Amino acid sequence: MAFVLRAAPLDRIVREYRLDEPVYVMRPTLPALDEYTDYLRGIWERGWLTNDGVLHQELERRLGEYLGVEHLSLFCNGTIALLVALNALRINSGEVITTPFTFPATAHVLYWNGIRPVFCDIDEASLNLDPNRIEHLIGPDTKAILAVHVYGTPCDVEGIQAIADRHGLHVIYDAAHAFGVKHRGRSILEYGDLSVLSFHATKLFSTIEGGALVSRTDAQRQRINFLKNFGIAGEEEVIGPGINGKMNEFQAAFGLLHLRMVDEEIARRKAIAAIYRERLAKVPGLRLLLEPADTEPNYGYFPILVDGAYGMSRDELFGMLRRCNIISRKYFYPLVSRASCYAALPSAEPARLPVAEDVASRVLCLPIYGKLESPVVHRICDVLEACGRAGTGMPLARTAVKAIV
Ligand code: T4K
Repeated sequence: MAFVLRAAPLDRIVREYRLDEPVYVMRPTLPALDEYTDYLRGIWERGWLTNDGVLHQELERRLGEYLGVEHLSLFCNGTIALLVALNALRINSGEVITTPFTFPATAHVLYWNGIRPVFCDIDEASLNLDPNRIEHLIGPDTKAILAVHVYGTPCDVEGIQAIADRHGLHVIYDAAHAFGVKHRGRSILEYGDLSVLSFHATKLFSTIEGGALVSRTDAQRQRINFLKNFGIAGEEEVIGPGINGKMNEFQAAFGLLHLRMVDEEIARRKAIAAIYRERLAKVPGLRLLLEPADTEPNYGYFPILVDGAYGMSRDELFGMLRRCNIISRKYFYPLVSRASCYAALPSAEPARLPVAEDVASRVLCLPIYGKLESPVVHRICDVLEACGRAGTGMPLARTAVKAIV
């Protein structure tokens, strides 16, 4: 009976607000095709397709300048960069403390390096590793802390470093979401021993597939560059079991063009985030992440948390958004600690990860990308408001936004 009573208002929301075309959580901003073909012409003329080509070198230099870091090595993707980061620090056994609230790649690179992940719960406000819970997980086999700046929100880098210093541990940051983010006036990539970026097609800055590893010293960078090229240090010298992590000229060309567009992309996303914040802060039961102090954000993601005061569960809302052609994503549900390859680990026990479990069951990432037009953003907010009211039995007021897309 309750279902029937609710079904009618929900159908009405779909009839009223459904978009004609699907709106995805992310869409890449593409550079002008003729500019890309100009680059392709150059690649054809040079006949140099990969292996530290001129475009690769230029992108490495320009990215270093843009991000304000001295030692940056480009990679074919962020996952291989993470894999090499551990190897570069010679971490290939024992345990590494990490977060369960992340993309699977973070834990998988530990597995591929022969390391056991030890999952640590997250902080309720930042959704990043909670430094207060790290120390009691440190044991004789602990080698490092692998933390993630989830959604680009900086980790408590000072707190994590203090723990690492006390116990002689390395710190690696998975900064896949943190392109261009600044903390206390410095690039977030300058914290810890190494930081890794992802330049996947769905990221703020993209090389189609791609990534980078930011290191601290010339020697580190040299070793990383050898490792990403099969460990080859010279025609007759192999320094170790490296891998093929190289970015090619086609990716680098795309990146050079994308880099020109990134400031505008951030500005557009900032405007979208402002609309979401303005409208959704007033919706009972929706929690927005606080904008952290001392941080220059990149607006890469727009997560919301759905709680009991909202008219429906996160999963019901996810389904309603889909019915309205709004393709939100449950980044990151289920927790990576729930994956069958990790679930038997003691640290993966859900009771030990109460905050992460709770957040994963309530989080939803809303569409945010430069080309997303503000009337569509308002329409998404209309649906979120209406769904909240439908579940709580409040009247469904129409807003002024009319037909779009
Ligand atoms: N660490 C963290 C914390 C990460 O989040 C990631 C990657 C990594 C490490 C590993 O970095 P990489 O090795 O990937 O460089 C996407 C991305 O594939 C993945 O890179 C990213 N994190 C993750 C958060 O998001 P999926 O499985 O959600 O992708 P997919 O194909 O469902 O795409 C999402 C939406 O984007 C689609 O609904 C439509 C849109 N889209 C996608 C593609 C590929 C487009 O409009 N055009 C496209 O070309 O993982």
